[in-house]
Amino acid sequence: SEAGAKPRGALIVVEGLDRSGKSTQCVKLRSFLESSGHPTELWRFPDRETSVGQMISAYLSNKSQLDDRTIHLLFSANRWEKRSLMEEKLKTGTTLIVDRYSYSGVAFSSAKGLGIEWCKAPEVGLLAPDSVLYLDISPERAAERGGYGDERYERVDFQRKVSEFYQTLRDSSWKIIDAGETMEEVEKKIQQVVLDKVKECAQGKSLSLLWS
Ligand code: FDM
Ligand code: MG
Repeated sequence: SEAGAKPRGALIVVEGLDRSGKSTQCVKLRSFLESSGHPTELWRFPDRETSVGQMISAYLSNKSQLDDRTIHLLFSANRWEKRSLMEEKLKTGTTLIVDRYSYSGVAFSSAKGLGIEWCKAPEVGLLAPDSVLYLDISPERAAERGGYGDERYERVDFQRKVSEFYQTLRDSSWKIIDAGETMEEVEKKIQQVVLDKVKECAQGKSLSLLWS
């Protein structure tokens, strides 16, 4: 990095089906990075705290009905409203672990039948992750883990479709992690990948944009 400037933080996204272990691993990763001396924040999308996030939350819990394209654009708007803060955090040296991002946006909406390119369009220009950790598990295995809640999308048949669309979104920033292994094994694998990435970013890897 430039003389005097702080090394930038890394943008680490964690994706996967419901019950793949994302949230647990995100919390563990955050404390690992903090204890290794890297300032880190844990974010998640949807961010249900904002007013857009509250509309999303009402939709997910079946308290409201929205057209498929409308809810898609709200999920996207929920990322756009955090974009400038995200950039500021990264540039001032904070690593962000983000539980779900644009890949969830595209995979879930495409699984409902919307076109992939249409779904990607509103994501163009958001910050591209330095690393995407995909916690890979079959929908059947995931469902065995204490089952789903009763939010929208938490059904095996729908999750199977989502996992197919996730596969079409893979690119060189992705690392596929076998989420069927023990919690400790998954944790160790994630730590290796992320530490390398945090170093690369501190050494000047530049930020880029989705989807290019
Ligand atoms: N989801 C999440 C989407 O459909 N689009 C998005 O852009 C995002 C970020 O919302 F079923 C779906 C995925 C999941 C639901 O997510 C709520 P959490 O992680 O369970 O809160
Ligand atoms: Mg959920």
